[in-house]
Amino acid sequence: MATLAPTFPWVKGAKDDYRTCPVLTLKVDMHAERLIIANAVMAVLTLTIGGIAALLIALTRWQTFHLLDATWFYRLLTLHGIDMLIAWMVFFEIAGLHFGSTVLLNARHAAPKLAWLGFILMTIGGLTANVVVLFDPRNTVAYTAYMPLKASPVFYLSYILFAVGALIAVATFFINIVVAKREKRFEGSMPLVAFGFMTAAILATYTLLQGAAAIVPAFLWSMGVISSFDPGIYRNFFWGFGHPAQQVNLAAMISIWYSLAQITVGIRPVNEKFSRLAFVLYLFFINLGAAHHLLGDPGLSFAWKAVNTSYAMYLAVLGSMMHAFSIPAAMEVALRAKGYRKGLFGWLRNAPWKEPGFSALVISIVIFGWVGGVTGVVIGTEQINMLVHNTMRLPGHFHATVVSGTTTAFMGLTYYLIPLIFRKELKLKKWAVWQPYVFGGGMLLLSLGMITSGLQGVSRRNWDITFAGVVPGTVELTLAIFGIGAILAVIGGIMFVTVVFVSVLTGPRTEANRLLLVSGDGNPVLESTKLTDHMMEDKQNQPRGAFVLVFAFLVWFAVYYFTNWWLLGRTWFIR
Ligand code: HEM
Ligand SMILES: [Cu+2]
Repeated sequence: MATLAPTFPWVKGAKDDYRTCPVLTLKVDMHAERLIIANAVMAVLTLTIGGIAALLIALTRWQTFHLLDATWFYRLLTLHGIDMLIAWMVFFEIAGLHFGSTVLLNARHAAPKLAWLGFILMTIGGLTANVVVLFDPRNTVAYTAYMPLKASPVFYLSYILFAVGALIAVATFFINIVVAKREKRFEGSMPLVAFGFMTAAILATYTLLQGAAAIVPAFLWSMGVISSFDPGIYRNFFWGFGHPAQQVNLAAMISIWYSLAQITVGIRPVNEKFSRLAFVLYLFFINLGAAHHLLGDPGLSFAWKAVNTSYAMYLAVLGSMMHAFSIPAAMEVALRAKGYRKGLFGWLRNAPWKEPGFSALVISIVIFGWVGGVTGVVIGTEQINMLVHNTMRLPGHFHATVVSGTTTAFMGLTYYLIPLIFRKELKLKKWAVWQPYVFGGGMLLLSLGMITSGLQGVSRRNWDITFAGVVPGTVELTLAIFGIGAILAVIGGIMFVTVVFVSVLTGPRTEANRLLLVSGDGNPVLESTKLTDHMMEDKQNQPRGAFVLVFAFLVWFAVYYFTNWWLLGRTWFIR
């Protein structure tokens, strides 16, 4: 940003409606600040409820304990899906959109009233969903609410309220961007992180519209207004919402990856055009991936499924791989430029591992890519999907993506929102240092335990493994890995929530005076060096280590992928 206007001259008669953040040296519109805080608090609150449900369902799936009865299991499974995948993610993303369209652009919030309306609808919708799932036994339909399972009308209504609220909030993102552009808050193209959030916002818009196409007819059907609705069409529209919704999470997560890398090691993207292109790939190709949720469905042809999953989807996967190379490479260049040049990985050894934003970033990238991405491509491939369809390998995959990946990244960013936006000092810093490791380590065990249990035939969403013919003794080990991982992850979750609430609720308001939370003290170099063009081009700073890591990743990818084809080949014996 070039020169900053000293005030928001366009906010008539409201001189106090902004402050200047001393650390970011950006203007923070107070409307935006309050909106970000409200959405972030709801996000953490729903994460807490979802986390309590997580512990209880995990201790039920761990057959040794088999804690809950069937009704409570399915009830809390439904609650967990709604609070985690929908409420926690979307509230946090809306906070991100408000941040991306105002603070990052040094601009004002142009439609605060509308944004509050969105927030209120989302809150009412989200809380109502919780209440009706807990207290009305008709609503144990899982968050997918597949027809012909019939929930009560209020259940669908709560979804609709939440979605309309989210849609309104997303609309204010676009309003802000247009107004900021008109008021010349940025020139040319917008900053990369805001661009990533815009990708998320565009995806969110058509995602939510497709969700309406599934939920509104289901709502009418549950009220008795229409007598039937084709379950195949419901599923098609539901995943037209459910799958791209994951890409909203993905785009938001990757924008946060860039932010965290900027905050903690001061990166400059090695090639911004390349990163922008990777976001654009999502816009065009990711929607096709929705078909991978329908691979077991009758009524759709083999060819349709194969085209929609096996081929075009890879262009979206390519987008992720472009980011997953570009970010570590930029981190390497930045750290080398700061003098950490020894060998291939000296930069990595000297990285700020105690800074929670950095460890959260690395954990997020590694588990997302190496576990989530690789297993996802296998599950999304028509033929080998048949090995794993609806087994525990599925939740194993998405707890690596949307939890170890996205949730960890969101948690990492939250630590910086506390001083910068909530304007509170971060308390329990030691906890914050350990938290990403405890949560990420637990989640890794949980995912691997789920994946390996799935390999042995344990099905997903099933209260009792013996029901599907699995002999309990054989899967004890993998289920124990899963269960121990779950307990660790829950401890990591409790640590996160505690740090956030203790910081936010206790202590006076203070202006932040530096960006790094922990490692700033011991490592002033990290904070002070600004990357020059010369540093970026210096031969000694080239990202050789990142190349090696990416190559190792591709090898692992190929091994896992072809092993699954080999396993498929062993399913039938030709005599
Ligand atoms: C401490 C953290 C967590 C633990 C221990 C945990 C554990 C579990 C367990 C045991 C299941 C049931 C698997 C099955 O029986 O099929 C499950 C399902 C699920 N989890 Fe988590 N989870 C955690 C965090 C999260 C988070 C943060 C998200 C989302 C951002 C999430 C999203 C989901 C979804 C979407 C399902 C599927 C629900 C369904 O099949 O209807 N989980 N989780
Ligand atoms: Cu999907």
